[in-house]
Amino acid sequence: MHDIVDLRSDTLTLPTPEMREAMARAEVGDDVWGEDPTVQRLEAMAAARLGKEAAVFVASGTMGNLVSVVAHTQAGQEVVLDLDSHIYNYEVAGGTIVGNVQMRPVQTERGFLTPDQVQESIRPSNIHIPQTGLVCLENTHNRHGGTCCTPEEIAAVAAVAHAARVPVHMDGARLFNAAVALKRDPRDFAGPVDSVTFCLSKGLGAPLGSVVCGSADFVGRARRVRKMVGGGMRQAGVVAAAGVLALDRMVDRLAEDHVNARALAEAVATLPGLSVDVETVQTNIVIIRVSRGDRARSVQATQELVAGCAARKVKIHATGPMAIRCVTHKDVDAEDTRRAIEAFRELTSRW
Ligand code: TLP
Repeated sequence: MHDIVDLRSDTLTLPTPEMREAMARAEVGDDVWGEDPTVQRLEAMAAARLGKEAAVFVASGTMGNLVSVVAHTQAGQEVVLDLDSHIYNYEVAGGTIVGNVQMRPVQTERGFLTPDQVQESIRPSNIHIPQTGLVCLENTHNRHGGTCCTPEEIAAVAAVAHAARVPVHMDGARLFNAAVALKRDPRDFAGPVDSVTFCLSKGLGAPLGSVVCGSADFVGRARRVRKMVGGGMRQAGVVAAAGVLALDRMVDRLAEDHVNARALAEAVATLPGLSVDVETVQTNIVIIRVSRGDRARSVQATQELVAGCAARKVKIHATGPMAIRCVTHKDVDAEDTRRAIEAFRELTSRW
C-alpha cells in the first residue's frame, strides 16, 4: 500500500533499494571510449534476451526510436507507421527533423499495421515518388491501451516489408509486457524485425534508459547517430546497473500489473458514465471513456474525475477531452488498485 496511488504512467516507477545499491557500487568507465563494463554487460544481456547480435544503451525510448529511424533510412525516404503510434504522436517529429524523412501514418484498427496495409503503403519505383525506407510497429500499443500483437502477426508484416527490401523497426517500449501477457519468449517478437527499442524505465522500474537491439552493423550505425544527438554518455554504468537488475529481476512480476489493470478495468466498466473495452486490457494500460450526456458535460465530468481522484490521493491522467488513462506498475499494488476503484465508485455514485 502506498500513500499516493499514481496511475498516470509506469514511467513514474521508482528504482528499488536494490537498484540504488547496485548503482552506487557499479563498476564504470568512459562508455564513449567503449570502456564501461556495466554498460557492456547490460547491452550483452539485452541482445541475448532479444536474440539479436548487438545492442546499444540509450537515454530514453524516444532516443532509441530516433536513432533507429535515422540509422535505417536515407534523407528523403518515407517511414510507414500507425497513425496512433508513439513515434508519430509523441516524439516531437524527431525522425523528420534529424533524419529528414517523411512520415506516412496509416490508420489501423488495433494500432497494428496489417500485411495488406504495409503492401499498399510501400511505394513503387517512380521518379516522382519518395522511396519507402522503413516500417515501424509498436508493441504493446500505448494509445490503444497496451494491446499486444503476436509474433506471428509481426512476422507476417515483416515478410511483406522484407520482400520489398524495407527494414522493420519495433518500438517495444513495453515489449516485456507483451511477452509476459502472451507467455511468449521476447525473442519470438524480435526475431522477425530488424531492430527493437525497449525501455528499462517503465514497468521494469529503472530510473532511466532504453536499449536498441539489432544486427552488429545496424547497432554500429545507431551508435554513431546516438553520438550525433548528444547521447554518448560517459560513466553511464551508474544507470546501466539499475537496467541490469530491471532485466534480471523485474520482468516476471509484470504479470501482477496485468492482473491489477484487469481488476481496475472490470470494476470501472460497471460504473455509470464510464466505459472500458475490457477485452483490450491485455497488459497494464486501461483507457476509460467518460460519457455524461452531451460533449460539454462529458468533458467537464472528465476534468472533475481527475480532480476528484487527486483529492483522494489517486493520480490519473486525461489523455483526451473525454478519456482517462490508468497505468498499473510495481508501485501500485492490489490494495492501491482497490483504492482507485473506490475513488471512481464514489465519484460516479452521484451521476
Ligand atoms: N510513453 C510515455 C509518454 O510519452 C506518453 C507514457 O507515459 O506512456 N514508445 C512508447 C510506446 C511509449 O509509450 C513511450 C513513452 C516511448 C516510446 C518513449 O519513451 P521515453 O519516455 O523513455 O522517451
